[in-house]
Amino acid sequence: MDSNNPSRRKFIKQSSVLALAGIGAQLLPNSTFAALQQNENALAETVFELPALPYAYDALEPHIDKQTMEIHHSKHHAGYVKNLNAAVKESNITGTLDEIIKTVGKYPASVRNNAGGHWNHSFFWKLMGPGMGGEPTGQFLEAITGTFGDFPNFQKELNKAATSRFGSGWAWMIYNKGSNRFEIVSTPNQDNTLMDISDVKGAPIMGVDVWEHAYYLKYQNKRADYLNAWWNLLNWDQITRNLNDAQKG
Ligand code: MN3
Repeated sequence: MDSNNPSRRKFIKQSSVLALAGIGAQLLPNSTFAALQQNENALAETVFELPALPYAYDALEPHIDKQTMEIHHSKHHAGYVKNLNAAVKESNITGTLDEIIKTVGKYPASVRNNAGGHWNHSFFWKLMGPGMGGEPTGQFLEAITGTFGDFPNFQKELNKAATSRFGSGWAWMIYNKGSNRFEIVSTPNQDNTLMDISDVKGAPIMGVDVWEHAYYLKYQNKRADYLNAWWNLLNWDQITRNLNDAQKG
């Protein structure tokens, strides 16, 4: 997850405060040191960044068009990041994205919506890539055949969750460690199954954005057509890594 980035950035900044403390004690006049430390403390607040897409905007053509990808990443996802930064600043929230997601119930709705938007999209981009799709093999195939029978039935179940989600939201395949089960579920808006407030809980292994902004330019109201195209883009190596992380986590 890209949630490592913000925590790493924060760690570096906090380390530089410690480094400054050492320098300050030895070399700098107290007033200069205090000013520098105050400045560094201000920078140590939690700041999230839009991750680069791991491919070009037109790389997923013809299944997802360039304009949709560009608006989705540079406007929608960027907007969640910008609004999340404003929301955590306003409420004085620190922590990694994963930490915020897991305890989101104690924060204002703006944090829930924008932290979810940032987490979900960062996860979603990595599930796809050009020249991918086809049928999964190996460990992931074993996982789904054990639970859903075979790959076509797994596709049918995930498509059903995605098409029957009313309004905006996401459909997911998750791993619930407590019950040691794989499940197909959906969540409304920008919620996900890691959130403390979610009715359904588990670690996402794969998921699909069914907000209209994900498909409307090319597919208009035909969500099912978008889903059929989306299966041609799936990066099974990444999804298998997610499966391993979920079972370890
Ligand atoms: Mn979206």
